[in-house]
Amino acid sequence: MKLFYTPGACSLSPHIALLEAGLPFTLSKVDLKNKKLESGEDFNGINAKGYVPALQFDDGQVLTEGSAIVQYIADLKPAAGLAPAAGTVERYRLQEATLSKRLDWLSKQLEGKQYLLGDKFSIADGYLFTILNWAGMVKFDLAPWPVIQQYAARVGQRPKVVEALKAEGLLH
Ligand SMILES: N[C@@H](CCC(=O)N[C@@H](CS)C(=O)NCC(=O)O)C(=O)O
Repeated sequence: MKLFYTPGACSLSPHIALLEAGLPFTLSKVDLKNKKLESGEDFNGINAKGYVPALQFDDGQVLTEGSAIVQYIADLKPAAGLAPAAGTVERYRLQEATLSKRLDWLSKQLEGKQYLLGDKFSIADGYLFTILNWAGMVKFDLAPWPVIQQYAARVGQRPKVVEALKAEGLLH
């Protein structure tokens, strides 16, 4: 599989999921401004919607939309426990959590918990971490939500998250 990504963009979430799942993959960097790959190839030819993330299977098929991609990755490796089983209420809880951007609500959800769904890291955490990571870039202060800050620091210390950040050149 090949993940089309741009450093620090929403593609960081499937990058983390692939590493946490222990699946083999390659990375291809996308210049979003010019819609070009490093090889000069036109990215629009891979994803006509022109955005990352995009995941290309070995047979050439391309899957787009971050929330679909991370669930696909989680379902490829159920043993990694990155998402509750499809069809369960817990699975829909994960999808609900992924969509929420309300920090007060989020802070309450995280109180007394290690991760969004409880004690276990899931793809929703990789997604949320990616979005929280943008707060610094846009100078949005998360200080009013210490629970969220501690959570982001906790996720940011996971070895596979550190590995993804390093591979995208975001951490040295
Ligand atoms: N609905 C898409 C949105 C993806 C998206 O907005 N990607 C941004 C980077 S975070 C992008 O590639 N923007 C460039 C563009 O849309 O031209 C998803 O959830 O995967």
